[in-house]
Amino acid sequence: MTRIAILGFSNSGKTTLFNALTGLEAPTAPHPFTTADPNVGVLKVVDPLLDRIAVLEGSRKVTRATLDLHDLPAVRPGSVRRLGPGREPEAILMVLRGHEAGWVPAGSHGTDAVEQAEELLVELAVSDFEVFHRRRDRIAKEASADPELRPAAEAIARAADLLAEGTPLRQFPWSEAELGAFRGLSPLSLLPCIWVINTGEDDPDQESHAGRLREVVPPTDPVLAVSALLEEEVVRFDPAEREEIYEGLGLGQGARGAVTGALDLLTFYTMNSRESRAWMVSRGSTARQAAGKIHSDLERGFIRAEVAPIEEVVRHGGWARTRSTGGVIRIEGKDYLVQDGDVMLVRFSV
Ligand SMILES: Nc1nc2c(ncn2[C@@H]2O[C@H](COP(=O)(O)OP(=O)(O)OP(=O)(O)O)[C@@H](O)[C@H]2O)c(=O)[nH]1
Ligand SMILES: [Mg+2]
Repeated sequence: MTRIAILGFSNSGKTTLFNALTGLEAPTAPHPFTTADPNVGVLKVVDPLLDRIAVLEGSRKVTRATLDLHDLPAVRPGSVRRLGPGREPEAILMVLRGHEAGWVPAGSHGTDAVEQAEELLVELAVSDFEVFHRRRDRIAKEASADPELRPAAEAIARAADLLAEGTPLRQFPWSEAELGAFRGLSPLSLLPCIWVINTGEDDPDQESHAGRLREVVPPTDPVLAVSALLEEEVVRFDPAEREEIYEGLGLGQGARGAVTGALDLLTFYTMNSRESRAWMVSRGSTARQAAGKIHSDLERGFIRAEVAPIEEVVRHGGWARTRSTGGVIRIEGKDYLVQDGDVMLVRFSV
């Protein structure tokens, strides 16, 4: 389960977007700080290939990939770090108010998405800086006694310098070892961040909002423009009707599709007669890391994985037939980089 924090200033439409993505009905209101305690919900990813494979395998249960969404109280100066230790988010959905609806007070942050983004970038950098700055002094002392800590101390010092300039850590190409040095510090500015401009229902010029925003956020951050209010209404319809409505309104796959697409995640599958299941991992995950999503025993005792693309498995009529065809299923080791759409059968021993 991928944990995603929804952040943004008050009245930007965080809870409205949360409802649109999860289908839940958490309270929203046109006054600031409506959300005092986090709303937690799940987005199930629609996946026709998973349904096909479940039928072919005769699985009794189908389990979709899910995103675990945390709609958090509005960001206030000095308070972006909202989820406790061990529950840090793996990605951030940043909601920016772009709509002008007069009955919703804009508070101190206005309706200019670019200004809000600039402030939020600073908030995150400052919050990380405080953590790195404290750590920098301590690890520098430790490193003078223990030379092995020197590279980590240098990485933390460099990160603190970047943060002091307001540069998000994800804008720098860190090595695996350097990222390892940051692990216990849980920097927010290192996380993938998707910027969502909550535009008005009848705002014709969504692309120009998004274009201006792209100039101020890190170049690899996805920028989406959606109307949270409209999406919240559409999610109340059943899935088949929803698709028609999206098509009618020219909304593509809607906010759910846009958000899951913008997260740099890939899907892999496991299946047998008991359960067909989709899992999501970040791009660049190894077979062993993916196995760890399923169960820590599989990661610890990983031997090898049998791997084939799901389209091929569907085309051959299921795993058993794919195997008897020969040449489709590959044997991969622990360092294999999982590809989007891989079916994996993990061999392990503990
Ligand atoms: N017209 C319009 N109103 C919206 C839109 N999105 C949200 N609203 C309204 O704005 C108000 C605030 O929305 P919320 O989703 O509660 O905002 P929030 O960011 O969760 O606010 P806090 O929890 O107070 O931080 C509600 O009355 C929503 O109905 C939108 O796209 N268009
Ligand atoms: Mg709210």
